[in-house]
Amino acid sequence: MADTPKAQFKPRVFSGIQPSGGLTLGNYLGAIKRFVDMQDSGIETIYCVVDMHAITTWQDPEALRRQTRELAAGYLAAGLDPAKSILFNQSQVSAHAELGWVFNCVARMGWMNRMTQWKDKTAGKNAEAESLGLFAYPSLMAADILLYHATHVPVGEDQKQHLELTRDIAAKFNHDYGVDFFPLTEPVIEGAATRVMSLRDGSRKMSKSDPSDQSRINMSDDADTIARKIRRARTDSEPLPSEARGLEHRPEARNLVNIYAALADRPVDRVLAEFGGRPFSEFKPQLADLAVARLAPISAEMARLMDNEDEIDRILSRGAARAREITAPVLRATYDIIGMVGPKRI
Ligand code: AQP
Repeated sequence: MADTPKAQFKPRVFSGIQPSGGLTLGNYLGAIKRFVDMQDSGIETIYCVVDMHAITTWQDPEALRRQTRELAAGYLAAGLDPAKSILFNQSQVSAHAELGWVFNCVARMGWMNRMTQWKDKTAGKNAEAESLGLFAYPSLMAADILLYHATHVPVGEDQKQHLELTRDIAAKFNHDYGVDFFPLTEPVIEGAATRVMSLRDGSRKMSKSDPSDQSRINMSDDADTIARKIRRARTDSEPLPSEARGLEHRPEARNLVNIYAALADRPVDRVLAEFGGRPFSEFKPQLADLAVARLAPISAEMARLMDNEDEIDRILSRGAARAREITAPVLRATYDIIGMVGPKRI
């Protein structure tokens, strides 16, 4: 983990995931697994189900409710402990939307226009018909993070540019108002699986909104489905190399090796030392066994929790109350800095 940017800001981790569909292996390896690892680092950890981000694209209300609880269940089933970390859904803490608005007024249109995720999500579509929320998404994300004065944000590689924008917004706010109020947050992008790719196309990231279900492993997939998807995953015809260098220009092979390394908690070189020279017909069944062994207990626990919606809702509400305690003074101080008249005793 990189050094905390300013001594005055106590180290604090914040991250979130959108309930915009079922959880994928990419979300698990690139985010949740690492969130869970960080909760024992001695640093305060705050994790969010960012439901307000999810509605930047159309969500059926019933589906959104289910996906929100399912994502919370995914965090919990993967080992997130609500006694150690704060877990809540974003819409229960209105300060996110309020600071998001302030940052809409700090961020520049040109900055948003340069976001590659915006470009990817509108590629081949009529961008004019997308929601304003989808365009402004990164400034709400900056609010999510800076509301907690978070110093470190574990994310996958795809979020790096949004983290840079978060720093730009913090720096512009601090500069415009002559304060040193918001930290310059560090992204934490570490491990073998910071970019898990589609099983059908090694140049595209595995994504919960990909129209092809074969492109991803869902956390809710059963053992047979996981094994079948891995067996059918696209590869080239060469055997696996013995060193990581040999994976260059072989995106599909690299992806499967990275997934194996992340699931096994082993460096890529050690995986290749074991499998180098062997064909995919031998490697894929081993990967499928490992994936099933790691994911089956998580999906079983998710299913148990989903039968206990009240338990999930209580955890989210308790987390939201703790989050509001942190965010209320930060929002008030922000309003004071920018010249909003505050409440007086009447
Ligand atoms: N394929 C991936 N590899 C590694 N990390 C990933 N993440 C997502 N996909 C991968 C990480 O998961 C966290 C939450 O992401 P998100 O759900 O908020 O949004 P996203 O990045 O847009 O994820 P999806 O699955 O692609 O969602 P949709 O399809 O709705 O856009 C982030 O830390 C992200 O890096």
